Amino acid sequence: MKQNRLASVDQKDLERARKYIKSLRNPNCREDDVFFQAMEEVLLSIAPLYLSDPKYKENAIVQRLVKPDRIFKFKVEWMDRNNQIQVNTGYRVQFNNALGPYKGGLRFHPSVNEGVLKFLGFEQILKNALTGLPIGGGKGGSDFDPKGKTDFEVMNFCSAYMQELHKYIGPRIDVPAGDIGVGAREIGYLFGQYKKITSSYEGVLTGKPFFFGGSLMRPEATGYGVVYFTEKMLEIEGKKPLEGKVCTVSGSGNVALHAIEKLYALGAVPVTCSDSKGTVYDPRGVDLDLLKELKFEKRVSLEEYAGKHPESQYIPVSEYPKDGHAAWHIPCYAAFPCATQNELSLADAKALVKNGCVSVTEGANMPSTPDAIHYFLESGICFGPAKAANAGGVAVSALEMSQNAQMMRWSFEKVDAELKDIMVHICTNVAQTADEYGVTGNYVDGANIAGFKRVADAMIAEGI
Ligand code: NDP
Ligand code: 2IT
Repeated sequence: MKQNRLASVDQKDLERARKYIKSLRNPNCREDDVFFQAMEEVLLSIAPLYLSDPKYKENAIVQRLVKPDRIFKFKVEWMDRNNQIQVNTGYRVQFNNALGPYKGGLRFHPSVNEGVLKFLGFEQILKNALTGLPIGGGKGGSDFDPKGKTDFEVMNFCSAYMQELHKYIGPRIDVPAGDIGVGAREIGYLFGQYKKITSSYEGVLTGKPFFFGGSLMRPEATGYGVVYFTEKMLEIEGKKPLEGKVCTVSGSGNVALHAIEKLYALGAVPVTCSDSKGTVYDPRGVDLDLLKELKFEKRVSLEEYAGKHPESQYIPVSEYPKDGHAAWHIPCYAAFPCATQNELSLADAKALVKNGCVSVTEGANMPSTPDAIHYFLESGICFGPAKAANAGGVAVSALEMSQNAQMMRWSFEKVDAELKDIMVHICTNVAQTADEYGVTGNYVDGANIAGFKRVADAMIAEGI
């Protein structure tokens, strides 16, 4: 039986940490719910370290870490296909640059607000620290919804967004990339506009298409990295590898698709994928080519999948289990939530464990609710938290920055080998840190403590 993640913390200290976290919160600002969710997990993980080493308190590290360096919020005016002016809100949160230039994706989705971007930016600080590379943490985006828009409209929006964003970014200052709703198409338009405004051809964005400065493997990096991480975690924990095993995946975007691709490459059988409207369950294994066609070329709903594969089942969101996601109720050896935050509830966690799942790895950012995570840790299954498991994407972004700075391009094999090394190193470091702090097997505490130490030590060394 693995140790309870909270067992090593003095309960009085924990109570004090909880009170402190509560004091930071404005209860009237619901937008910040996800930010506090992310912050609370980290602060509870690091409490024993923080309380045992006075240098952190003396340097007010927690107070400084939970406040972004700055937040830019701006109006984005653009013209739609009917020559109507549309108005959205754009953001960039520059959270912490103790370890390097602010680095993190841009999300275009109607649910984007300041709180969502603070949660993502905060997670990004520790994630980027875990990669061991010189990158700080940031995040940005807009409530713009690219769904149903023409390429022309997306281009207009990206150009208008960059009209403001270019003032705050630069290859040594802040380097955005993709996230939900932002892929190679959007990065291309954003890059083109930055170049036009500044007359500078430089590595200011990552995730660029390969033929004008992107890195090979960046599109695959997050999904592949999630699977590399899982293989290492299973090995460390003495569990069987993924070969021949049934896996469940949620999402059908960049991360999900490449996780599925790598699972097949290792001989596993990924049987589910999903989008915001429903889940596909294909017991013979998800048809990857069809998935790419539907989600990347046609950009349509997964509903069309079942029409081509009558043996598969399409479960619309309206038929999902109460408080849950359909994918997590299908028996599997390993599960990979790769869609969005809080998509895996306590009820889902219970269903996974009951059905014999031995491993859950987070491809999305914070996809499991806190009570689901607690349940996984109590159950003693392998649990790979997002900030460690999905760090492969940003790691290869840093390799793209490096290639741009050198005016070089590396081969697919070289980047893949680097990615694998980085993921194995992250996993080993997280497992060893958990061991060192008396919470063996708890990768949540391991990741939070290892990431925190690197950032905090840099903040102390750099002074105020
Ligand atoms: P994409 O935009 O490529 O795909 C997102 C997928 O998630 C789509 O299938 C989308 O469905 C689904 N989705 C999005 N929002 C919701 C929602 N509110 N409810 C249900 N389903 C939803 O994004 P990515 O694959 O890049 O990102 C997925 C996750 O991985 C995010 O949490 C992101 O932050 C994280 N991540 C991404 C990295 C990257 O390199 N891209 C790196 C590390 C983490 P639909 O098609 O219907 O919109
Ligand atoms: O959440 C993430 O790590 C990303 N969306 C990737 C960020 C990046 O800079 O590549």
